[in-house]
Amino acid sequence: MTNKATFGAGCFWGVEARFRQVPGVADALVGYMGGHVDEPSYQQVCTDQTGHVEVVQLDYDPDAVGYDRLLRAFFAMHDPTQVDRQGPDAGRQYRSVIFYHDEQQRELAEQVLGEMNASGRFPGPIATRIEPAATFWKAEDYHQQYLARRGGSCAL
Ligand code: MHO
Repeated sequence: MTNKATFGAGCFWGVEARFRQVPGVADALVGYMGGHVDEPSYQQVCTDQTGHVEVVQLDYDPDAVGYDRLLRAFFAMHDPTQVDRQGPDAGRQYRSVIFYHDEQQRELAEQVLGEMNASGRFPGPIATRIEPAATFWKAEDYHQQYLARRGGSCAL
């Protein structure tokens, strides 16, 4: 039995590659969530007009990795203080967001976000939004495991 978790933390190539390194993560797909157009293409999402975020949707084994561990990995792999951008990538499609799948995930997300704000390890307030999961639109095949197949790294 696996659970789902969905995160937006900038360019989904790097986010996917990083989450695949977390023990207990069984699978990771890149896609789009949170917009208002069905079956959006990468080109459409890139325009910043569809409202979608580039996300990674994980299947994880909750006995092997707790959701709180995934949240900590999420906060460690990007700069959650940036608003509507991540590193060199600007636009709402790169915003920092936790899409929760149930009430337990929502509560943990709020708890860990609060801890991160209180920790003083970030230079400003955390901009990460916590939103209910919506339809996951899987991205085009060439975006799946992009870095593993091509080598190189995302400019994060
Ligand atoms: N700046 C990156 C963004 C790609 S990511 C899938 C690039 O175009 O190389 O949004």
